Amino acid sequence: MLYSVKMRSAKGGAHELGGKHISGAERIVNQEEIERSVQAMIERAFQHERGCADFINLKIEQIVPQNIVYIRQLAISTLAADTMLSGRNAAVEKLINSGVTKAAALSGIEQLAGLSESMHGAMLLSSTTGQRLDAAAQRGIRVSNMDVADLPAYRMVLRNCGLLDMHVREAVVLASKVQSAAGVIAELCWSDDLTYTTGYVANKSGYYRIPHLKLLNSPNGGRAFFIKPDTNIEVLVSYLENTPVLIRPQEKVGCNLCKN
Ligand code: PML
Repeated sequence: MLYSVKMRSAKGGAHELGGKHISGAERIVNQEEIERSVQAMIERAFQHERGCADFINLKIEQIVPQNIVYIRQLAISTLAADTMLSGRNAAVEKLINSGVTKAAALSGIEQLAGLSESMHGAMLLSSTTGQRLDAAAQRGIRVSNMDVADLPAYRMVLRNCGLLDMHVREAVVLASKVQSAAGVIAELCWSDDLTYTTGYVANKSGYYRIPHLKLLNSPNGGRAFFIKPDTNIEVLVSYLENTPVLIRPQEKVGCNLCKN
């Protein structure tokens, strides 16, 4: 039997009472792995570069096996960019290649860069106008209930690409789930962790890492999902937030440095 294990931590009290978000993590694991997962999550909450949490919320729930959806991991590539400007230009180009209009791509960059506070979840943006389509305000849409089906195989894929960082490990899983959803065309993301400037664009054909999408020491980060304007938002949000998804690692995944 599999279990969903989730952690969210804050400083200055619970999130609901105004505490500052420090970190979050989730796994889908066997019963024997629960304790080890919880321990790793607690360590993460106490040792995060955003601060030491004074509030930690843990949730453990059994998952009904019949409800699990299995999907393929997105192939990983890295685009060339040595400044934030060239990184954001590369992101716009990749979003346009994915089917997002130039206006919507630029608007997505502007909306992420203009956040006064990082969002915990993602914005849903129209892929034609860039207009915000969800009503989740600062909370955003929280993609949840996902993990890899075979962790050792996934670690091997990442190791073969020279990618050992936890940011990549978790982001590829999240991006793979997002791209498996009906109505989603592309995703743009960069981290709110101060020293992590690499972000990505994901679309149905891959996960494209971009080395500089924000400046060093900027606390600003978030995610934007570009969706077809006629998408049923309620169905999409329910899939992203609630459906348990396990990602099958791709053995022959690409991890090349490419220019487009
Ligand atoms: C996050 O912190 O949630 C965003 C992580 C972006 C990872 C980009 C990468 O290195 O591939």
